[in-house]
Amino acid sequence: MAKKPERPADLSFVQKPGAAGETHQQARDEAGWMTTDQGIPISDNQNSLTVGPRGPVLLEDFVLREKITNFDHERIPERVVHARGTGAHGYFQSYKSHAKLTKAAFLQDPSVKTRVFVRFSTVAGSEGSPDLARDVRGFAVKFYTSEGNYDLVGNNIPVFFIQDAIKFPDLIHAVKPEPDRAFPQAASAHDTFWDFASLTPESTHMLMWAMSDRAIPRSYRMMEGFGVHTFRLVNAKGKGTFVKFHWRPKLGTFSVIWDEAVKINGADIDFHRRDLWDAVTAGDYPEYELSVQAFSEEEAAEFDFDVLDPTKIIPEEIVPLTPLGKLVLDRMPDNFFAETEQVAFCPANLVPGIEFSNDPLLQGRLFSYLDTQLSRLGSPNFHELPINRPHVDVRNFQRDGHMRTTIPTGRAAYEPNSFNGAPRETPAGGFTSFPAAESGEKLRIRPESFADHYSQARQFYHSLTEPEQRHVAAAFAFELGKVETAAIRKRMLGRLLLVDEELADEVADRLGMPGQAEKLKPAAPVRDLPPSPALSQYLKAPQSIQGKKFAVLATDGSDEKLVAELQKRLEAEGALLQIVAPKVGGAKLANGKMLEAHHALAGAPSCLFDGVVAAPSAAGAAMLLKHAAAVDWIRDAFAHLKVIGFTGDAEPLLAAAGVKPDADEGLVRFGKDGAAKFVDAAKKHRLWNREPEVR
Ligand code: HDE
Repeated sequence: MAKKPERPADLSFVQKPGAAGETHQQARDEAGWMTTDQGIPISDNQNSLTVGPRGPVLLEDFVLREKITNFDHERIPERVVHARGTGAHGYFQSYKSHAKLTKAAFLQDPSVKTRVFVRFSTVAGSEGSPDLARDVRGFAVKFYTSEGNYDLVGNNIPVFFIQDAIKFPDLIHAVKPEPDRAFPQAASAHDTFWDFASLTPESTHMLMWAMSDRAIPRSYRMMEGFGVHTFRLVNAKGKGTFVKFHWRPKLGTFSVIWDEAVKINGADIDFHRRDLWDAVTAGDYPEYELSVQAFSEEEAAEFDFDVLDPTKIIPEEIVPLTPLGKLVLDRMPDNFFAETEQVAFCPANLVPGIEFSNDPLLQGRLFSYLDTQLSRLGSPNFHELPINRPHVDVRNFQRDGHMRTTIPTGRAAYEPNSFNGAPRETPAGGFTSFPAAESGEKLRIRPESFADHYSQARQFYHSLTEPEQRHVAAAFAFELGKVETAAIRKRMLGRLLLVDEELADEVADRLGMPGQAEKLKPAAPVRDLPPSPALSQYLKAPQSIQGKKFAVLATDGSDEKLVAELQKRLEAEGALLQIVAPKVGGAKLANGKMLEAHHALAGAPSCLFDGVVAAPSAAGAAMLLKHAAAVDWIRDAFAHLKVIGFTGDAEPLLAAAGVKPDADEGLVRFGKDGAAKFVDAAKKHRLWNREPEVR
């Protein structure tokens, strides 16, 4: 008889039989016995059942077969769009009663915390695609209210590419990898996307946002959210008010720079999901304010755009935000698949007091989400999964189907019945629809009021600060630069010409195609609307570094006091300092103490941080000069317009990176008050004046 191979680790407790007097169940629980899906204890999880030590594996090995079968079926279809995402649990709390606006229970009592689950996502990429693709971000919130689940399934951009749901499959097919070659992944920078975009004038406003910094957020914690469509709130008296929903992050709205995004995608493909995980698990809970722009039907009729058109915003200068309450994310899921992957959002999940509008894009979504869950989760009973289950009783006579987990009792499964009676409909408290008067002919037609595709695109561009405008032009040039078909580039330049002549010229110039824009005729005259400063991220940026992440590069011989002071100052501002050293084992400081490192330099390029400090010893700096990663650390931080702190000993590194120590106020020499000056400089976030020098 061959000897059994040694076990991989000391797991002998698994084998321990129940001590005398213990029940079998106790023994199983306490010893942490492993079992099959049928609950049968497993004696050996290392070896299949064979005939002799070198013989064939037996078909009767139910332990092996069950394990492999389960493994074979682990994957479910990923979401067609928004496949790549991450989620967190939290709560929503109303600031006060909003009874005048809505009867929705979760917006009445400020002492009530309504549990929520939030899923953030990119749109185009597959599940394993990089977090920092240029893309719209999903911002989907499921409120487990006392009246059932309410889903606010929004994006981080307040408008959309198309006006009618019937165009959605075309849009998504155009942006997804091209079907004959299966690339590019998670990128709009290719022919089919720009072919569709340039042929679809209604996408122009959204394209301006998608090419802006909004499409490369710094963090899910630093991103706005929007319900996009017009919705209707209804109060207890039956009065309806139109609203647009807005989420505002407490930390402010920030983005990375495109070159940084490209590098982050290489250095840490999980940048956003890791950032959320780090913050929530550290107890630094992300917070967002929910507001509405509320307006009456009469006011809507006065606007110079149609509130049912999802390619339009309502400038905040016309309808200001009314804050409703706050959302706090306080717990990461225990299991990504069970919660983040299986969560099923649907814009049709409404509670009494919140209703749809006739926005044709929204109307199409009402059908799509339920349908997609049936294919993704495979059963109409997906609402019974823990993450989707309402936190109130569900009572009805829907029955059976794949994977039913509830066990209904009673003889009758119909309503009304005289056996079990309940549940019955509730005319007084149940969901009723706002009695909007609708009439008209049956037809396929785009309303005339949806025809102006350029005025708001122009308004958006004119509302941005100069650096933001520069980024829009650079993004168009980058994306169109990847388009092989010259005719598509020309057509798109023609669309840009209708938005803003300078922008079109700038993009044409960057493409090396001056004067080649196709001449296009807008369907409606392009108007000059007053700029809306609320559309600029940077005009709204708080002078705070809360939630940001900084790094100090230390070597053997670095100064402990400098690191300690920097850490103290940054933490006092709610920011984080991480130590980067040549080796992950850390650095031996000048005073002989060991400084533990969070990262080895090779794995922590400066693009992963919001600002950096180079604090090597003289010998350390000399050694780092031979490492391209160290020189790039400085060079990239400079090119990404970040604040850079440095000691005198670090100057050779700066010189090697081509960075002048007095280049601008973003270069902070560490002497007296170095840490304090660094923090002050970091509060400006980026050195925008530096940009024309480096790009
Ligand atoms: Fe979605 N969208 N969408 N969408 N959407 C999906 O539903 C769809 C649109 C949004 O984290 C799918 O469960 C159509 C606008 C988010 O699970 C699918 C149309 C907005 C998420 C679907 C739109 C969104 C989705 C894919 C045009 C912002 C991710 C998987 C009429 C207001 C939710 C799924 C999550 C997901 C359809 C347009 C937001 C296929 C047909 C506009 C945040 O049902």
